[in-house]
Amino acid sequence: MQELYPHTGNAYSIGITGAPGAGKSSLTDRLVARARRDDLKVGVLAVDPSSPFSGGALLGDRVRMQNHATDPGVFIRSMASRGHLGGLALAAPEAVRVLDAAGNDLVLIETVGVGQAEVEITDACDTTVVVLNPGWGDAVQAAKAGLMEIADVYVVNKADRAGAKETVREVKAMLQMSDADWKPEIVETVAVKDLGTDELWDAIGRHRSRQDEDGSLAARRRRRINHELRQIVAERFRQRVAVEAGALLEELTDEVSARRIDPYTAADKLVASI
Ligand SMILES: Nc1nc2c(ncn2[C@@H]2O[C@H](COP(=O)(O)OP(=O)(O)OP(=O)(O)O)[C@@H](O)[C@H]2O)c(=O)[nH]1
Ligand SMILES: [Mg+2]
Repeated sequence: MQELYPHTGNAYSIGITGAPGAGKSSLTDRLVARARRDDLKVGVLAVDPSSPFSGGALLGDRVRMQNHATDPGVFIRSMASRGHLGGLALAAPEAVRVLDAAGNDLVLIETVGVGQAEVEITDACDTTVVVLNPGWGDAVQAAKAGLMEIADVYVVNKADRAGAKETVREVKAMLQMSDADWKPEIVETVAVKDLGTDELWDAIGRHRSRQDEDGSLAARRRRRINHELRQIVAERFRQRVAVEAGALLEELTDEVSARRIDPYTAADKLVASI
């Protein structure tokens, strides 16, 4: 990672999140095709933390994105949470960095929009796309999952089904309550029929241009690096405690359990000991 870092900074990253089955992979597939028309090199990272087998995620996403299987300008990788030291929150940005260093112009990251770690990963992108489906209440669910705060562009996918207009209205109503200065665009798509792909692509492009113009992209990336540094430091501490203070950790665990000492004092002792 240290040697890769100087080769990064050229890719633009787009996070695509939403409820399970919302059509994230199908949309990603369409966006990849759209990007290829502009001759952009694309890396795709499909994060599936719910799957105990990365193979499961890999298979499903490969099936949906197989149009690009033989295209040397497209690289698709699936990733599950198990087996990554420090968890996905650290591993996903590293994977994005590898795809960036490999010379991709665009990196698309698909995550299921449930759970803090996933929301965090999606938030760590240059543009975040939140995928909703028709039906009253989907926007409310997304809001509960914390997705409304991170959305830069909304997609109402499966617009071939009843209720798409209601969902658009619902999102608009929610956006009216927000005082953020970026009002996300709302795009209707039918991923299975490739409808609305260009509109989505253009909406992402407008968000990108705006961020370039007002300097918010640089600020956003800086915030991300700051956050990553904190996470690396926390992870380093965690590892050092395990390696250098394993016995003390056990000892203090007993002390806290017996209520002879409080957890905060115990933690201070551990930190001091390394
Ligand atoms: N009717 C309709 N079905 C769609 C549309 N887009 C996707 N689907 C279907 O919805 C199902 C889920 O699509 P995916 O693209 O796998 O959704 P996903 O969000 O990636 O799913 P997970 O990764 O499992 O969370 C598939 O059977 C798709 O064919 C659409 O616009 N209209
Ligand atoms: Mg998927």
